[in-house]
Amino acid sequence: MKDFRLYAITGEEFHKGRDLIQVMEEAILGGVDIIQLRDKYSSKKEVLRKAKLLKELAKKYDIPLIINDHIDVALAVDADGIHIGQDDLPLEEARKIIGKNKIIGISTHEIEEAREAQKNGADYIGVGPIFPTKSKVDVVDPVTTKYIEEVVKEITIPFVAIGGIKLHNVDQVLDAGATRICAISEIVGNEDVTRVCQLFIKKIDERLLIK
Ligand code: 3NM
Repeated sequence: MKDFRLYAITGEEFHKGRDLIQVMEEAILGGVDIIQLRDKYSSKKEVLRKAKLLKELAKKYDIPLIINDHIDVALAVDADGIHIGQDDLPLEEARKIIGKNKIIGISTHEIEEAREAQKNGADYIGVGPIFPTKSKVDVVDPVTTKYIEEVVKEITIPFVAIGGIKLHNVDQVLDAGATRICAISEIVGNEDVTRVCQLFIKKIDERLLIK
């Protein structure tokens, strides 16, 4: 898959009534280069409706759209991939359904899960939650930046840091070796979505130049 720096996941509970597509477009204009539809509350029909709109948006800006969990919706709208959790369909089975040309990302919370994901052909892994987060229910305790350091040492597929990442703590995440950042609330809950994304990108890029 094409590399990325800033990954925005939808979280309409943080939108303060603003339109989903508008918020995600503002994020893309700020530098987000991959988006994910994550909707744990709506009906399948409603998820499909949003996925179609987000696919159009992603196409307009030539960036990937990833669908969380709903593999059927991902196929229906020809999304670029899916993101699954540890308790979802196993990676090998998901791969059989979605095909080898699509992206599969998987959340991991410990190095053993990262090893498994790499072995089973994940295109990228999520590494988190780095800090406490209110955006995911049943989330495990924060894994801290220590887990990033372990992943940097051993895992060769791309990884993205996630969970409680804000502008004020992203330096710690980058210091630990992350080069890709993912956030929900700090991006889509912000008054100025474009600006917060620009500031994230600036911090990531400064770090990449130093390396
Ligand atoms: N996955 P926020 S943490 C969706 O650790 C998700 O796998 C996580 O939201 C993981 O940026 C998380 O608002 C929530 O903390 C991220």
